[in-house]
Parts: sequence; C-alpha cells; structure tokens
Amino acid sequence: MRRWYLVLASAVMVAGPSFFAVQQAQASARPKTTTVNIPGEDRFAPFAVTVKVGERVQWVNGDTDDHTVVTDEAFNTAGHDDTNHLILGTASQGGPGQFSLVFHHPGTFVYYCRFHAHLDAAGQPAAPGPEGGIQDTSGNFGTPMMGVVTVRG
Ligand SMILES: [Cu+2]
Repeated sequence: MRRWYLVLASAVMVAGPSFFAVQQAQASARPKTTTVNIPGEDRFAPFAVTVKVGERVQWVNGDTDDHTVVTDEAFNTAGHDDTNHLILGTASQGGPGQFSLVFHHPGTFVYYCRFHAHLDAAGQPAAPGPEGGIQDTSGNFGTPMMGVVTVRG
C-alpha cells in the first residue's frame, strides 16, 4: 500500500510540470480577439479597429437583420481576399451569427456589407440610399455600412 502511494506521488511529480507547461502553451497560442459589433443598425461598431499580426477579429451580429462582411479588394492589403461572409441576424433561424478572421499580414482590411453598401466606380464603398447605410438626423444616407481593420506587424 505504501509503495503504491510512492509510485503515484512520483508519477504526479514527473507528469505535473509538463502537464502545466502544455496548458500554458495552449493558453498563449489562442490569439487575442477584438470584437466588432453590429448593433441594431446598419453599421459596424467600432468603425475602425487596430490589431497585431496573429490576432483575431470577431464580428458579432446583434441586429435583427442579416449582414455581411465583404472585402474591398481595391484597398485590402492584409490578406483574406475574396471574403464574402453572411452573418445571420437575431431574427433569422440559426442567428445570431458571428464570424472571425485571424490576420497574418500587416496592412489594412477594408470591408463592407453588400446588403447595405456597394462599391462605386473608384472601388470605394458607397451608401446604397434609403434602403441601407447609416441615416443621419437630417435623413441623409451618406455613410455606407463598412469598416476598417488595421493590422500592425
Ligand atoms: Cu448590412
């Protein structure tokens, strides 16, 4: 009986430190996450976020409507070309949706919602008019639903 306890104690002493080292490595390997919310409006909040290479940006749809994250290829220098992701709203079956990207290249990731903005002739996101975009107190729809992630090296 006493010998059995000694063997068990030795096993814990040998395995213990490496077990904790593995746990710590897993914790530090999880990238830091910055959240961009979609409130109950056609906008991303905050509009602009800055992250470091290796970090994650997560979009969370808190609106009843569906929205999208689509890259503006004309200005995207941070990777993830051809991103075109639907994020279900709270009123949709399967919602609320979320979507995340880990950025591996420094640069800017300019994106917009294809339901509530479109690209103009210069490749810039533009507001679609009364059907979407951000309406100011004067009723103007001058701001497209878009955002910018700046990725620092
Ligand atoms: Cu939208």
